[in-house]
Amino acid sequence: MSSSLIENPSLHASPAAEFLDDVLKGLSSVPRSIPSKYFYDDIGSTIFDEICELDEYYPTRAESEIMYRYGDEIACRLGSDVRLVEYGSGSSTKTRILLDHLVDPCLYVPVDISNQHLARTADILARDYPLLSVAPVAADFTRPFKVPKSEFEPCRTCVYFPGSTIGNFAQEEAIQLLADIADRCERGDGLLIGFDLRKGIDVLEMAYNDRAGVTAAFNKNLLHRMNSELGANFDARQFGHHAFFNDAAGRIEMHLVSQREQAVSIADHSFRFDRSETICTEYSHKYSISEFEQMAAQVGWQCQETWSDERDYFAVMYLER
Ligand code: AVI
Repeated sequence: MSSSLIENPSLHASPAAEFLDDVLKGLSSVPRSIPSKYFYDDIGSTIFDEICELDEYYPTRAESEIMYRYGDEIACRLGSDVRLVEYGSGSSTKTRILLDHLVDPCLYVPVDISNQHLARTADILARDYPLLSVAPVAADFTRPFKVPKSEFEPCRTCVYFPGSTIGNFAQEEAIQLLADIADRCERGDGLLIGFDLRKGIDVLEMAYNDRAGVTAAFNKNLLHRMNSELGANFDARQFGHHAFFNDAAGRIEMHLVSQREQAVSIADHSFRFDRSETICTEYSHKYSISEFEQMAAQVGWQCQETWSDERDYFAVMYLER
């Protein structure tokens, strides 16, 4: 079945003004930071797809392993005739594994902030799954958005949130997001969510410091994006990529590090950077299964089952409201 993109009004209020606002706020704060959602313009989304193919970046393969190995069990938990709403669908790679196992899903709603990437992916999926209704929604899922209804209402909803994107939120934001998802669901609806597990520091740090420099390019794309969309004058050669595991906080942190003293202007604002001063661009939290279960339980989600890969690097949890 064909798919037509539903553009969420909140995305069009003025995305450029919102980006500028968030950047000015983030660069004026101490320590400096920029929300990681701004990685995902068209180029950033493409670089992220490359990251997922890297030897060092284990999460994508570990999650796919779980989906292949336990696809039948997972599909059984979700039941038939489900409306599947995917948060941050990207290229929907893992979704295909799930769709291959699901029995008669009534509607697939991929929700993503990257408009072009979403439209392309939805079209390809609609072509490859001719019996599936696909209703893509271009939206920032941290904001309210309308979920299209299935023509076979009422049907059960299951939110699918793969890829450990939940780890990119500060812990209190992650709990708030889980609460927002619960608010948009009915009693008995499901949440299938992937998150990265705690593990040895070497494995973690290598995953975010790949030898080919793809993650560094992903990080620096943010500078190029600010230059092209906000008229900033960052010299990307004068910023380095730094990613490390913050053990106390249980997260990988990615930073852009100023290689010298320099000034950068954005709109009418000027920012002075000392040598070695950083802009934090991403948190990637790593949880234990019990930690995550407790976090979700605080906001009304009951864990039904958890699957992990052979090395216990990654977990996929099914919860119900
Ligand atoms: C999308 N997200 C789960 C990735 C992560 O691992 O936190 C983003 C990423 N950043 C660097 N490499 C991958």
